Amino acid sequence: MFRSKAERKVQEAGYDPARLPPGQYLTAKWPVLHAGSVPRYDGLTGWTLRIFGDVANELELTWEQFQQLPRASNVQDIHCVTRWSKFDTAFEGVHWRELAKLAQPSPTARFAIAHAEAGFTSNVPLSFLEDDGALLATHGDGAPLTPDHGYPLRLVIAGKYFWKSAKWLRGIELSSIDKPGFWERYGYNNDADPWREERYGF
Ligand SMILES: Nc1nc2c(c(=O)[nH]1)N[C@H]1C(S)=C(S)[C@@H](COP(=O)(O)O)O[C@H]1N2
Ligand SMILES: [Mo]
Repeated sequence: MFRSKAERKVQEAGYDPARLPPGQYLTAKWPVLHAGSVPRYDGLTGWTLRIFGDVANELELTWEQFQQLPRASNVQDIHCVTRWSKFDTAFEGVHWRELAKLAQPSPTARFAIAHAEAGFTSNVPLSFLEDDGALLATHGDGAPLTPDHGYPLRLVIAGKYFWKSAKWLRGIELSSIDKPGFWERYGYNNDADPWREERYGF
């Protein structure tokens, strides 16, 4: 038996209905969702990515330097708190471990705070950034990210609602204390586990 009509639709689309977290429905297209406006980039000469906070070596990489790092890819199901889920989304980019080799996180670092354009932030336990499902992604579904989806660089965090995956990423801060991000301060749940339906509140 299916818990819901949404699960039956997942089955009809040829997927295991167990992949759909509670209260979600499957979408085939990739919706666009964010607060504020899409940043415009007139070239990437002024673009940098900062790694700072609880690290031995703070970094500020140019786009060209970032391009020199070893690449990685993964495929995952993404789940937005507004209830759409998109399965098998392919991402390509650079894994955090490559940046950690250079920045050398302090033993006290326990949380990662993503800093994006226009002051947007999102926070996760550092273990989620270290996970193989995480990525600093330049590509989504086989093509360079479109401006709407976070060009030139976005974070991808697996196992959390998709709001943790900051678009237009410009920095990662490591910290010994947690720092609730933009949506978390707005009332979204800090932990954001889609399997536990940690949508809003605590
Ligand atoms: N910089 C930034 N990143 C953001 C957001 C935002 O408002 N600003 N919204 C988040 C939310 S709520 C979701 S669901 C995803 C949506 O990503 P998509 O538009 O690529 O589907 O981006 C996340 N990353
Ligand atoms: Mo979202």
